[in-house]
Amino acid sequence: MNLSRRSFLDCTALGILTGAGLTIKSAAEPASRAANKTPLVISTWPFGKPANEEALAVLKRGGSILDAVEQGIWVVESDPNNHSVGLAGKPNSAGVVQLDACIMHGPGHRGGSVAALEGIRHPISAARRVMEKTAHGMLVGEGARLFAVEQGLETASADQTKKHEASSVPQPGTNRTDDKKRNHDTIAMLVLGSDGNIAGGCSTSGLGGKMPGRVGDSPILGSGLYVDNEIGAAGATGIGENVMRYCASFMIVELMRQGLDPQAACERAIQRIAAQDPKGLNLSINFIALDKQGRFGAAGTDEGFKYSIATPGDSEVADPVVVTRIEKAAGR
Ligand code: SD4
Repeated sequence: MNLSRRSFLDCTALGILTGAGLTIKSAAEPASRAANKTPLVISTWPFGKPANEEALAVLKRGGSILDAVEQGIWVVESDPNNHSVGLAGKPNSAGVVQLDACIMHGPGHRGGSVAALEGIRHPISAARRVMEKTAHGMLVGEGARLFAVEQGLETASADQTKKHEASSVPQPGTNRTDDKKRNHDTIAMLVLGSDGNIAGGCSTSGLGGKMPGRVGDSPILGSGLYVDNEIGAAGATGIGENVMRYCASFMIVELMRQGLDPQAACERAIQRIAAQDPKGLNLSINFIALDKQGRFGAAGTDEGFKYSIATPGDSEVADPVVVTRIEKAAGR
């Protein structure tokens, strides 16, 4: 597998600065990396690496792509040292951990999600049960919790001593440069099976210090995650409000449908959003994507963003392209 790194400079080496220095025109579309191997699993952040490896192990044992997504994400949801996913995650401003998750299955274009879910160990499993066992697409709050309990999912209380101050909600202008103060991270995982089918999942405790009842992009199909079995899939991490307003994962998949490869689609979506958003690139939005051909890519506005990739015999954490300038042709 060719997993060699590619720097931002490579794709903008022929860039031309224009106007007030805010725009740059790339000479060529950035190229995606190709795994040339399936199954392929990619996910957000370095904590996605052990999750990817578990997803591959599930497939190797004969599990489905949905099993791979669900059980891969379990690894992160179960980690007591992960303070942004699962019950060890960040509490809201009332000191309560409210979890969001979703799952999508390419064949049949099925999806399910839960939001503001309390006291359930594996929100990704609750999302899968919503998809498979109900006539609905999304359950929230107490209804979601009661459903998960009724389904026999494991309950547990969050450590509510780790109260997060409401002031830790990111303020405009602070998210790009002050990565050490990140108070949010999400696992989004995309799996391309050997048969060409695609599934994905997303799980998070959302922004630390969020208002009780606040729901981010992660459980919203098309925002935090989107899977189209004919084309590919995309997932997001960052400030959900800035992802949701643009249905960003859906946008990335649609850009791939128009012919962009996954890397170019991630970058183009960021360009398009940044070009029309009053916050410009100060959005903290980060994406991963893969396509049906086994190509993949990632881009974000956050310098600290990383993603993880695994195929049989190969597993690594990689640097995405950090988008630092708004491109002139962003309106496309
Ligand atoms: C949210 N998008 O709730 C999630 C948080 C996240 O990196 O992904 N942080 O807004």
